[in-house]
Amino acid sequence: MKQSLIAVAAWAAAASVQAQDAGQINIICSVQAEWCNMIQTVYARTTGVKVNMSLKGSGEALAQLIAERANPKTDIWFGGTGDPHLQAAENGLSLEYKSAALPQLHAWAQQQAAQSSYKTVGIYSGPLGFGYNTELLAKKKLPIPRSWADLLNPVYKGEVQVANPASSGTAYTMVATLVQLMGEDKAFDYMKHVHKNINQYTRSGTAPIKAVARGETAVSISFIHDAPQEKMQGFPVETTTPSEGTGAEIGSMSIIKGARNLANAKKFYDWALTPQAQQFGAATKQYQLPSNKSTPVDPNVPDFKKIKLINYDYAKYGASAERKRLIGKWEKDVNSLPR
Ligand code: S7P
Repeated sequence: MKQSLIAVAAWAAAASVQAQDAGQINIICSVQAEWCNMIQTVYARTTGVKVNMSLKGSGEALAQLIAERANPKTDIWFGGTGDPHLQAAENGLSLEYKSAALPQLHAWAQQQAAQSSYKTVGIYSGPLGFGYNTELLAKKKLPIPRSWADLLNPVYKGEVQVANPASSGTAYTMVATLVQLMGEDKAFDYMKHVHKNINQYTRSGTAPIKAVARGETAVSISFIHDAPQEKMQGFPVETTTPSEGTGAEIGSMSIIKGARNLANAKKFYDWALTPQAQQFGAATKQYQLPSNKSTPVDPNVPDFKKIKLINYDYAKYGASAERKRLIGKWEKDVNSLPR
């Protein structure tokens, strides 16, 4: 870890250019702050381009892009769950671009590009699972949740936290995963029952694992690659993935239609697909699986071979109408219920 940071820092120093007028780029960054900040610093330093960055979760980023459609202020949307990127593509918010780096990417990342007519591309992938606080579970004598069915156990009343699918791409991934795993009726029935055990639907998808780490909730439904960073800070966090099967996100990147700095957006996009750039994920303790086949895979990245993954239908569940319909149904049938 320390070594990879040193290597990254050395590379950035070697590639550093004198400040020059290379223009600017406006990025919405939907990964965690440390990774966004690293990209901002290194990219500016190595290219001379001024990087203006705003940090937003996937759901919020999509809402902003819709709001600024008539007068886009964003050039690139970097990271965030793939479904809202596909929705942006379908709604004409993003621009077709075929990077020369596409053949270097894993099939799932290329497929994300192809099914959006090259208006987005996969930059990482990560599986959905459960986070839990080992000390809190022991103190409250609660079992480790190992399946979706386990979360229905009344012993978890008020102990489970997940984000709100209306604002969070992570939580939408959960809804879409359950629908694919159980069928729609059973999935909604399941979510209505789990609702009794939920203490809070957070705005952002990364909040619940942080709450687990700090002992504010015993269990979360989260991307499991967000847990090692908390553990490294000394928090008692572990993860499991549900035995029935689970979904994975394809974290994506899109160039925004009407980008004011289009040439710089394309250059940044090409750079973000290189192994050098993708290493900044692990270097800042973000452990998604990188999309470039040559990017070194950190040992903290979840081993996909050990996880029972569903064959997630990204095209269907990233479609605008389906996403809106499922979120609306969740608001009406689940979120409106008393707990
Ligand atoms: O960087 C961690 C991560 O979990 O956050 C991204 C995303 O912004 C989450 O969005 P929501 O807040 O809308 O759920 C994920 O793509 C990424 O893996």
